[in-house]
Amino acid sequence: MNDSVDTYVIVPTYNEADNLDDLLSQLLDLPVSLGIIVVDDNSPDGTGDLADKWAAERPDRVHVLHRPGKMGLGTAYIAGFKFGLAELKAARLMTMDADFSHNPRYIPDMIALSQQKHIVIGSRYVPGGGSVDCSWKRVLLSKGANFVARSALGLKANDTTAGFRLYRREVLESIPLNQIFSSGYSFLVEMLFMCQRRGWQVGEVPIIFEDRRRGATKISRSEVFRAQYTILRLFLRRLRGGEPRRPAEPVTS
Ligand SMILES: Nc1nc2c(ncn2[C@@H]2O[C@H](COP(=O)(O)OP(=O)(O)O)[C@@H](O)[C@H]2O)c(=O)[nH]1
Ligand SMILES: [Mg+2]
Repeated sequence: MNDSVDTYVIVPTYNEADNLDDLLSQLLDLPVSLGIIVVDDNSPDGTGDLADKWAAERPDRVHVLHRPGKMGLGTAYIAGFKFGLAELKAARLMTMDADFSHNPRYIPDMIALSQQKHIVIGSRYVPGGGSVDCSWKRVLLSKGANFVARSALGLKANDTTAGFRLYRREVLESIPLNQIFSSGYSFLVEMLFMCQRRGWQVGEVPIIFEDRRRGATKISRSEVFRAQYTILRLFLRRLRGGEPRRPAEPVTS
C-alpha cells in the first residue's frame, strides 16, 4: 500500500477489455494520486486478466477483486467499498464506469469539492453539465428515472442516478452496506437515499456524460424493472419514516 494514496476509484467491469488499458493509464496520469480498485465479474473477454497485469506492474496503485460471475453493479460497488475501507484505509472512495462515459478529467474537481461536501456527484443536470452522443432512449430513461427518484423519494441532488461519485469514508462507514437490497443500477438511488437521510451533504460537479466509446451497455429491461421496484420500496419506507433522519452534518476534515 502506498501511504500517500488516500483516494481510490472503484471501477466495476464486465467485458471492458477494450476500455481498461486506456482508462487505467489516464487515471494514473492525473495530477492527483489515486489508487484503483477494479471489480471484475469474471468477464468472458478477459478484462480480469488485463487488470491483473496492471496490478502486477503497479501493485502500489492498482488492486483487483475477482468475483466468480456477473453479480450486478451494486454488489460490485459494495465489494469495492469494503475492500477500500478495510484493507486500504481509504479516506475517499469514488465510483466510475469503465467505458469513458465518466471522463477522468473531472476527478480533480470532485476531490477538491470533497473538502466541503461529504458526497460529490459528477452531475449531468447542473449548469455546465450535460450528455452528448446519447440516444434519445437513453436520455429519456435517465431523465425519467431521475425525475421519479427525486419526486418519490425527495432526493435533493439534481443527478440522482449518476454512477460517477465520491464518498468520504465517514459516509460509507455510516451506511449498513449489507442491508442494501438493490444489486443492480438502482443501488445508486438507494445509496443516495440512505446518505441524504443521514444528513450527509451532497455537492455536484458538472460533467459532460458521453455515450460509451467501445463495447455494449449492460442495462437490460429487467434491470429497469428492478429499478422501479427499488423506488417503490424506498418510497414506502419514506412514508413509514423507517430510515433514521439526522440533521445536516458539518464537514470535518
Ligand atoms: N463487476 C461488474 N460490473 C458491471 C456489472 N454490470 C455493469 N458493470 C460495469 O458497470 C459500468 C456501467 O455499466 P454500463 O453497461 O456502462 O451501463 P450504462 O453506462 O448505464 O449503460 C461498466 O463499467 C460496466 O462494465 C456487473 O454485474 N458486475
Ligand atoms: Mg456506461
